[in-house]
Amino acid sequence: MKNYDIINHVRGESQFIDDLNVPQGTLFATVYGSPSAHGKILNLDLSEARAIKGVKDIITYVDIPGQNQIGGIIKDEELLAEHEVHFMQMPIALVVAESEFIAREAARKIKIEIEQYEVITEPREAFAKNKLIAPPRVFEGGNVDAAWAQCDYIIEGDCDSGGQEHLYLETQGAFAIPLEGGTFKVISSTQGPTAVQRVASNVLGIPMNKIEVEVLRLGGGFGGKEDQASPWAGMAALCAYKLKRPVKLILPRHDDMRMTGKRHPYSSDYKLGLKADGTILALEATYFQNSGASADLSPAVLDRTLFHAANAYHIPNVRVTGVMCKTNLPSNTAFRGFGGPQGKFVIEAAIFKASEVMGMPAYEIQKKNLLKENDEFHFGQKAKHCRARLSWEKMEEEFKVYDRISAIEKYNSENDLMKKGYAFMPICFGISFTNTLMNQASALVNIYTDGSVTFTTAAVEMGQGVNAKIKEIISRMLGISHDSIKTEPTNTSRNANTSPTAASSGADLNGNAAKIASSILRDRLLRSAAEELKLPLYEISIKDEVVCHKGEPTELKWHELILRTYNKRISLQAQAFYATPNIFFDRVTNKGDAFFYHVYGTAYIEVTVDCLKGTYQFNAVKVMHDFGESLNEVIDRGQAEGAIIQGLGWMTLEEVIYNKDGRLLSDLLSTYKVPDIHFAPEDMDVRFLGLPNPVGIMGTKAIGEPPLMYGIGGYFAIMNAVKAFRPGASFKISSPYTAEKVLMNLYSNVNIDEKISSLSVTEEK
Ligand code: MTE
Ligand code: LUZ
Ligand code: MOS
Repeated sequence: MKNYDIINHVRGESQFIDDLNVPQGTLFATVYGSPSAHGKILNLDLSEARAIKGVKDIITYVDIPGQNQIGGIIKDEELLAEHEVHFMQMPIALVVAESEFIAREAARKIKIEIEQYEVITEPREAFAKNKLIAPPRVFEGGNVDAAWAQCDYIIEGDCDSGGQEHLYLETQGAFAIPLEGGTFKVISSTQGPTAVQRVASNVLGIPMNKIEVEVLRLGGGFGGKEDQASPWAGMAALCAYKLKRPVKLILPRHDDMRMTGKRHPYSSDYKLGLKADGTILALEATYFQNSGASADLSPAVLDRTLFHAANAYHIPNVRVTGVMCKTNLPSNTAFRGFGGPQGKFVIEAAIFKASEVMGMPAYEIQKKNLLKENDEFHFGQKAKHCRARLSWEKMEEEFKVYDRISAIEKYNSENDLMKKGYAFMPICFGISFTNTLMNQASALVNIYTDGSVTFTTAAVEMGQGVNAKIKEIISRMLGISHDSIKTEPTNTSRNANTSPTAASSGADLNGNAAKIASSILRDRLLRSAAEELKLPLYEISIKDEVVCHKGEPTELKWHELILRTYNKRISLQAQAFYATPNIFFDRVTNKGDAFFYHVYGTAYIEVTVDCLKGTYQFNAVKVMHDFGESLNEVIDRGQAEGAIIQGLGWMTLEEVIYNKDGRLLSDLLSTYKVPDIHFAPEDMDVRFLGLPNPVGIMGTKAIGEPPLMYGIGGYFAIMNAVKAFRPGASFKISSPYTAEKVLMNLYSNVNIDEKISSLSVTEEK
């Protein structure tokens, strides 16, 4: 089994928006962004730019026929700045020209005068100045205040986690085509076609039925196109509306990096209470989320932080508070894990500090507190089919981790300049959009008279293989080969009111809808076949494109059955809808069964730190992951490996840096380092726990996001290696743990000459 898209990808034959053949008359738009992070626009001079040959128009907010408002959860975001700018590179004007080159040249000639306001980039500063996106949110379970008295240890501290650039290979972009009667077709690189449709409809002030949004596939999204693909599509539509010509708008990488939001950086305070034996009794934490200039998805991201505050541990008393801090940065947004990683980082940091204070290995505290069947989460849901302990124990057993730890201790006792570290990282991630209403999807399956089949669902393909999985489901349901089935682009005219493909639930939701549509068709076909063969319905099935009687092939082939069914005037088309059952969440009490199920797993990570240079190499990542029963092991393993490396990158190399003026300094790939094949762990061994998901479609479990959080273990593995070099030292926990930071931890406040002369130098490569 393979992800059928890969052949075209490797040949460079897959089409992305910038590859589409554009019709004659197409114009090209570029975005002019604010040179200041916060201020009042005093004057905007477009005259010189307008005068350039080939420039067709320059569009600002005054040209917007509908609303200049694109906020999804909170209406607090302008498409194009009107009077004030709130972050550097905030879109102000669109230059439309005969070529991309001319548009960009002209944008450079725009002159602007801005009265500077105070720029805030740090969440705690925003909090101190009461600049919040919305009131804080609190999730509470048990009785935290009463619990402290029973604790033998109370650990308090703070920690920070950094942002992360999505770095999808295909940058943001859209192509808008004006059609007859004031209607538009918008081809967008979006995870959320309906979100694009809604934004374009609001901006143009026309009903949604006049806008058709189509998505063939994305060159990656990673959450960055869940909501933040919409503005660019809205802008392309606006240009097409004004100029009555097709308009293509693709962000160059540099603009994409500067104009779009990233993973939310967090600065958090925690207080963890434990018994002397390592049992955790209470967790209190406050998360200061750097939301950026507007809400975007921040409230939802924050909720997931609060849901996952206790990671895979049972903590009977929890009070966690999330604060959405408004800063003068591009609005931060969804990124694989969606606030979950930020929440888990804090509990892992607290456990790490507890292990230092208590002199107990972190893994003993982790293991002791793992969730058990029917344990209650702090939001009231009970853990069902809980595999936290099972995955931990299988990981211990299959990888013989304690032998590996002994080998590390031996290595460290024999080496001065190279030190090894290890860490364990269990995960527990809830599957469902935390906003219950979003858990719905639809599918349309067509069978043509020659027997060939197409399907289209709300799912957006972004490299995660969702369409290969849905194809597998349809193939099993109809008893036909993959080669007879073709995926159609996601399109709002075929599937209306779609949720974005996100929350790892694309295959679950859309696969279920496709399964229902296929079963409707199968029922019709089996009835038709029984009639044709004059045999009892319950003895008929379809296998390998042949109608079978009692499991044995008959003369009636698939394509013949289809033709005869058509001739009898029976519909060969089925549409279906799916909504996840049995989930609910009360947003006042913050209690409920928010998730359909949870994904579990445990990783063990080893790293070697070069204690002269501060550089490191991950040696091993050993994982026991709860995939459920996989529909496609190649895809699922790829998702796990990719997510783990992306998680390790977030924790180590990837450093999003804004200066005090709100300017992104890490705005190119020469200044923003992402993992590559040299960075990848030497030994990455991801194993399948192998138990089916009792509630998942065909026994599967969602895979897209959860494994990213194994990467958090990478941070603590490095810190353990640093501590092997400086026994007894204790450091601030602040990711990413870049080589520079490692070097500071190795040597800060140390007399380096003394330290180096005390080392015995062994021969190292
Ligand atoms: N894999 C690839 N190759 N490209 C992506 O953009 N996005 C991730 C994950 N895996 C992504 C990916 C994110 S953020 C999510 S939510 C899921 O895929 C979405 O797809 P699914 O719901 O079908 O798993
Ligand atoms: N998007 C969203 C998500 O809108 N709600 C979620 O709960 C979610 N979870 C993960 C990723 N994206
Ligand atoms: Mo993923 S962050 O849900 O797009």
